[in-house]
Amino acid sequence: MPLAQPDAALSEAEDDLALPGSEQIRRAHEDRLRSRRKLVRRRERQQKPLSAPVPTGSHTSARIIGTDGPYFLARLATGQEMRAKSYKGTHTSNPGGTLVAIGDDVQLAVQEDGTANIDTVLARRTKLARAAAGQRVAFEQVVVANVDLLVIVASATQPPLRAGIIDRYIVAGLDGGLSVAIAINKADLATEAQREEALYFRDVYREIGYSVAIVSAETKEGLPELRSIIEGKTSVFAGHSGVGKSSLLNAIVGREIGRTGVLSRKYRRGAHTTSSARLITIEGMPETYIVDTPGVREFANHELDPGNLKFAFEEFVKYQSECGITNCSHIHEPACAVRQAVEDDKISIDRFTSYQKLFEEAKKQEFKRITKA
Ligand SMILES: Nc1nc2c(ncn2[C@@H]2O[C@H](COP(=O)(O)OP(=O)(O)O)[C@@H](O)[C@H]2O)c(=O)[nH]1
Ligand SMILES: [Mg+2]
Ligand SMILES: [Zn+2]
Repeated sequence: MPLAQPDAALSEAEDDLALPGSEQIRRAHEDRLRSRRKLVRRRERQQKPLSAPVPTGSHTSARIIGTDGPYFLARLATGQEMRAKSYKGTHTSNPGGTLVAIGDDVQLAVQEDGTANIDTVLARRTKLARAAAGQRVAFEQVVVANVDLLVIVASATQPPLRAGIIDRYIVAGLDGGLSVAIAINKADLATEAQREEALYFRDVYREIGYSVAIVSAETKEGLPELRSIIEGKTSVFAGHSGVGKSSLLNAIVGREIGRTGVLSRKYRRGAHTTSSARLITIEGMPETYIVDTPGVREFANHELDPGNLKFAFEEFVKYQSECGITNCSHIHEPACAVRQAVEDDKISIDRFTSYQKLFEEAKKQEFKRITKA
């Protein structure tokens, strides 16, 4: 954003000063001049220039709010924004994962060119993480750090509504210390049967304790409900590519932020690297921030633990004490109260199926870890 230009009126006033005039007129001019200068200074402050006048060599804390080409974008406590990058001396309190993620709290050292080096990445309070695709060594890819709420976006139509992907995200969210909510989008396109299915899943997840809104980015149906779910929190929108995360974000924020549209497979890779995820503020909703995440075709959970997985299925927990075996996995043991609850329709078969699949995956991951060690 360009710096505020001094008012044309201000320059005129300065010219006037050169003219001879009575003492009174001169004073009046000076007063006007002073108040105009004040106004300009205030405007300049509001413009928050990118090359912040923070002295070179100084150290300051900031939050990573997005990316800008090869740089991260950092917001200082003063509200100023600055381009920042990591370097080989960057220290992190979060080993084994992404070095710098959106939402990270960092310590910056301001450089001569007005950009900053990221000296330290502070410990993450929460995170949404996934296994990095195509990486042989288990590496935790942190999508976003230090947010409160994971809004899992699903679609009532295309891509089809599946508990599997929702539950995958729930496990990742709970594991990272996030609260979870669900938005089922594209209600406007839903057939009668699809709408019924959306209502069924809404009830399943509501009963477990999650907020669920059935919405349409197109017709704005359900948006007030979604707004009230995210109000006062920092949220990350995540879900299958094409479900309408960016569209919903634009509808909520009321302005165009990210590009929307289904990308062809060919372009998807490029889109990931060039996408500029950002912590977005919403007008009229103080202390509310949203992060969009680029569409991910496959979301793989990082380091699933077969022993702990069952705790992420919160509705299973109350049956656990009735299982025949103390540390029942609910997979194969006899006299399992959780499986009985599924049979009695007290636990959704869709949720139990998700659990079985994730458990199997967790076992495979565990086997890999053991054989590698
Ligand atoms: N009819 C309808 N189309 C939608 C809705 N939300 C998103 N879309 C369309 O679905 C496609 C994917 O949306 P996008 O926001 O890019 O999905 P993202 O990959 O999750 O960010 C685009 O063509 C959108 O216009 C909706 O609520 N109704
Ligand atoms: Mg998108
Ligand atoms: Zn059991």
